[in-house]
Amino acid sequence: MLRLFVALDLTEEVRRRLAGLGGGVPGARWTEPDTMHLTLRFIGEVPEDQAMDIDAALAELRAPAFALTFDGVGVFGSGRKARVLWAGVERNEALAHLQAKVESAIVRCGLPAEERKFSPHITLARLKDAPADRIGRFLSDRGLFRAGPMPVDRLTLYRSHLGNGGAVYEALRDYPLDGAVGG
Ligand code: 2AM
Repeated sequence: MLRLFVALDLTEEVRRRLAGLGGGVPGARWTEPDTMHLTLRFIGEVPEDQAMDIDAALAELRAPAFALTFDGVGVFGSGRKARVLWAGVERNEALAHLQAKVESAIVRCGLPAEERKFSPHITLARLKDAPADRIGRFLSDRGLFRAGPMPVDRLTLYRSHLGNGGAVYEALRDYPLDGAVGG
């Protein structure tokens, strides 16, 4: 079985900007800049033959390259249940279009449809018992964060290896978008 997800990789510059947001929240485990990504579809555990179908479906997918602007920060969960600090992206029709195409490609490969609404984000930190006032200060201090526009010219299929030290992500394959160099 392979644990898979489809995501957008980030440029070095965007990683550096996102990494610069970190700090100041006790109980936060900050994401390593090298592992930051924007997930379009979490697939989960699939057998190898289904992984090959997914690979073929993604290779056939056609969608235009576009540019993405990062905008603001937020938190998933609230109070004592706050669990993730994230950076958001500006509303983007091309991103929504791409995500919908990825979703239908995955469903055509026999996976159940994603029921949760797509909320594009970059996970900056996972929280454990972080004090609410420090989370509040993080959100207000970083509220005006913006980065980009970043060119998005490919999708990436990742494999997640779960281990004691947390998940390790392995990029399995890139799929160029239309209009990308080499796409
Ligand atoms: P997250 O960063 O918000 O946790 C690999 O785990 C990627 O898939 C992460 O970007 C993670 O988002 C995302 N993801 C979405 N749904 C998931 C799920 N049910 N389990 C694990 N990861 C999930």
